[in-house]
Amino acid sequence: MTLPLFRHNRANRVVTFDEYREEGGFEGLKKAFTGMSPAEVQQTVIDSGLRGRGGAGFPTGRKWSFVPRDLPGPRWLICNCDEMEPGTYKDRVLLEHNPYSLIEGMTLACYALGVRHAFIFIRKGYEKAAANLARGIEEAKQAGLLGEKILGTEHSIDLDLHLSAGRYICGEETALINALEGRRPNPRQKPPFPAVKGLWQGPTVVNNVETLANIPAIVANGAAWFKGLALNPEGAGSKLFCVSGSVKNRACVELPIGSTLEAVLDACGGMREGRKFKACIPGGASTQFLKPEHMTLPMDYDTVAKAGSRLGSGGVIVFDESHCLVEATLNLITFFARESCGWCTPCREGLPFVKEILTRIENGRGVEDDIVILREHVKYLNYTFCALAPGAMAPLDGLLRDFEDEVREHIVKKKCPLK
Ligand code: L3W
Repeated sequence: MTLPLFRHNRANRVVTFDEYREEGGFEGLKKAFTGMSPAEVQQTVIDSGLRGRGGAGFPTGRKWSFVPRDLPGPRWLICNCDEMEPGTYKDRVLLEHNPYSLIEGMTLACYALGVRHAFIFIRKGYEKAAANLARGIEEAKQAGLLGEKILGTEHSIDLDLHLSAGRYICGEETALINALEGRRPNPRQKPPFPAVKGLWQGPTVVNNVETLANIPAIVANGAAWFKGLALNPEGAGSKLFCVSGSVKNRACVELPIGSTLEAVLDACGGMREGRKFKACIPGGASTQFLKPEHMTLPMDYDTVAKAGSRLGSGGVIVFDESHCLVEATLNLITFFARESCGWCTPCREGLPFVKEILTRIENGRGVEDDIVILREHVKYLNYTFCALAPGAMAPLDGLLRDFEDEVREHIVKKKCPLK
């Protein structure tokens, strides 16, 4: 079965505009602009079951439906390409191979939402992806598929690239909106959600790259086709899994939603020679560990959540028996502590404190009470202004839930047992 996201990919180069068109690219756009109302496009996305691929898995069509229809003044679409979640590099791979699915998907989303002007907020280091997008936007304009009076209709849509300031928090949607407005990227209070009050106080939809890149195939082939791609009834479509750690071939692979964890690892050649699977983080650094017993778990949002973790961004970090999970968690917490915007106290003060305790345990200076204190912080740090600190607590939560013995061994032996 042909999956939508990587089907135009060439081995070592970006697909050309002509190749994309010859392989059915921009057919969804043509179909919508010449024969579907904006409401019909939106309904197709709702029916497809597409869920946000940035990490939260919120139903895309439902998010679109929150945009008030009757407000005067502009509304906005922002593509969140500020990919910086540890273990996550799928949007970069996607755009380095093919910028056109995103450009076409954004044009379709603008059409459905009544947006005249949209932005791609892109991580500063993603130079190749940004160059591909800049060129693709010009090519689409030249071909009458973007810009003024698209395909001779009354609809005009512009896309602009905006470089991120290069901090993790800029990818939080309300901080991103502040950054785009030229303000300090602190998250804003939600509600109101951006779909109601976002960029310059106007209704704003913020969607991830992978989410939007799915829209052309959904419109071209229909909602039922997309739903049917998934291997289980709970899911819809495909998912990009970017796999790192102890697999033979670290790679970004596209698989049907509902593929098992084992199938994801197999797509990367399985475990490295002589290494035994110990655990993995399935959805970027803000998710709990999965264990060997989860090998047959279907990777869809609801099933992974029922297993006590999250599909998240699909950034799978694989650990083997030689890896210390205290050290791995410390590594992730160090990242989050550094990237806190400092706006709210539990996050600003709590993350460095958790980092200090984990450092102490890893270095053989931990005490039994540290486990209690860490557990309390998993609770406290869920009461913060945005999802950064709760996300940071997810691997720690998993560590204490599934590998408490390993943590205690550090304390009892007064050293890391794996060093
Ligand atoms: C209108 C409502 N809109 C929810 C919208 C909301 C947002 C989306 C999801 O965090 C996660 C986080 C990270 N009316 C609404 C509504 N919405 N209720 O739906 O919202 P939410 O609050 O569930 O999540 P979020 O704040 O967007 C995102 C996790 O993703 N994550 C992080 C990935 C980060 C990257 C990166 O590289 N920067 O990939 C990975 O798992 O922990 O849980 O649009 O407005 N009633």
